[in-house]
Amino acid sequence: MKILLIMPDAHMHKIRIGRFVRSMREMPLSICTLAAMISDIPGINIKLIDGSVEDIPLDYPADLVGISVITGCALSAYQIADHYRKNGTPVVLGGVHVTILPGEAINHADAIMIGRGEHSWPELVRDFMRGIMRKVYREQPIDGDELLDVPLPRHDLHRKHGYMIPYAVHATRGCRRNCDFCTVPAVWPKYLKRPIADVVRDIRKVPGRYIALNDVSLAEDPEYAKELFKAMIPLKKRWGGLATVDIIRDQELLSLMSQSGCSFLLFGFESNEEAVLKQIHKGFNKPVNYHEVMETMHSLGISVQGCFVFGFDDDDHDIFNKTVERVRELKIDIPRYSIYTPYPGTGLFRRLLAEKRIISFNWNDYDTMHVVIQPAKMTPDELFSGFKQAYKDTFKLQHILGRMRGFGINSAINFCGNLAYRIFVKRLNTEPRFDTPYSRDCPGVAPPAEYYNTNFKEEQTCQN
Ligand code: B12
Ligand code: SF4
Repeated sequence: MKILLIMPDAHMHKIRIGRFVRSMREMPLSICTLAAMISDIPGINIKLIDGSVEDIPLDYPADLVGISVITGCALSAYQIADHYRKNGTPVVLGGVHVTILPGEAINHADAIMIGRGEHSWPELVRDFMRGIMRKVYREQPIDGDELLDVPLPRHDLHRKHGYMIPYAVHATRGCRRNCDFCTVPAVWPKYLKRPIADVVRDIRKVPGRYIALNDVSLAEDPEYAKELFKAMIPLKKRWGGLATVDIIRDQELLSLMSQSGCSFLLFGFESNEEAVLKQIHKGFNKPVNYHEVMETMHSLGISVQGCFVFGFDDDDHDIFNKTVERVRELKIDIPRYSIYTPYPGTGLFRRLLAEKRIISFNWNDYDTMHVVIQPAKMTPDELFSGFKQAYKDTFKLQHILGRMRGFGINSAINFCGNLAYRIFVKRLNTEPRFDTPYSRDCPGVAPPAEYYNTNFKEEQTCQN
């Protein structure tokens, strides 16, 4: 039986020169993990497709198609699903967007998976093989905070080229914080940790030295993180991941993190204004400490991707230049900007919906590179052009050189990363996709109440 697992094109920061495509990210762990969960079912042949680096086939002779859906890719996921279903191939949809709006996704699928796929996805595949696949599968509840039984991802099945870092592994799921714009606490309110031995097994199997740790907040539980880093030291890998800036308060954690091979961290600084950070429930970020954060990381040889968001209610026209200047002053190795985006399911979405300030419900615009809200102190066009100008200014050669520290190997890697972003900035200014802040012709409508509905008739099966 042939199963095709698809991650639709996220239109992320990528470089395209003719047929050459390179994603500035790691390969998608979601579909490798889903493949691993069903690998021991006899008679299964799995193909993985990542739309960000390869064309998605529309005529693959699959018996079952599975698509992983994040909001910004939902419409293309639905298009692919509709196409396969029209030609008689059953389709299963899963992922964060499906978990938040199952009643929307179900209109485009033979079956949906709400939540984590461990246990329930293999059950679905077995049911499918027996001709009794249900319409809805749900994640199995977990009593404690231990995430067991995540198999070794099937890295062997994905493309090795086209990625900045080809291999990704994860140790935890979820986050204990509750930033108003973030999908993670809405989808996974619990912080789950995998047994360290399982994570070490996964890392050990990765060929080569470099890996990405895809946890959204790797050091959320510092004691767990310390144990993990200790166990990683003998593996002699170099890794990059995501953390919150308050980790700099824990010297032991930092030391172990560095010894375990950490060479790159992504921090969501989000704003330089304390009042804004409080408003978005990210008051644990203290802008007065940002210098210390950068100096500490640099002293440990860790490069920082620092993310800032534009479009908060307090942001006015000055925010763009102020942020660009602050980024230079902080010497952020690889800066990244996003536009404040209310993902469905989040507190921000509920607030702006009530305030009637969401101007596009077209999920294609939900990539944090389009404006989908009416900002408080600007027009959507002003926010969009300010965002693009900030990117342009930040990746001018002079700005990049001004942020560089010395001429070591890390600086050289960061310099290349910045050059790649320069190409991305060019795309931002020339690609028709980025012509307008949002899809004016087709802004979509707010999801009706039934799209959030999780009250499906469980016993309903679909015919295959
Ligand atoms: C790696 C990553 C990426 C990668 C790859 C995407 C991917 N899904 O792998 C890339 C670089 C492409 C990416 C891009 C973006 N990302 Co991202 N990303 C992540 C991250 C950090 C890890 C994903 C991961 O590997 N998880 C580990 C795997 C094993 O778990 P999983 O994907 O959740 O899959 C499990 C279940 O969801 C389910 N499942 C998932 N898919 C399917 C499919 C089927 C058929 C079934 C049965 C089950 C199933 O089973 C799996 C096993 O339990 C997540 C955060 C997170 N923790 O999920 C954010 C996250 C998915 N990203 C997010 C965002 C916002 C973005 C960007 C907008 C970032 C940006 N500023 O540019 C872009 C999206 C651009 C666009 N056009 O939409 C949000 C999504 C919000 C939303 N509602 O869609 C998340 C949740 C982070 C957050 N803080 O909110 N991202
Ligand atoms: S700390 Fe990061 S992952 Fe956690 S809720 Fe905030 S933005 Fe989301």
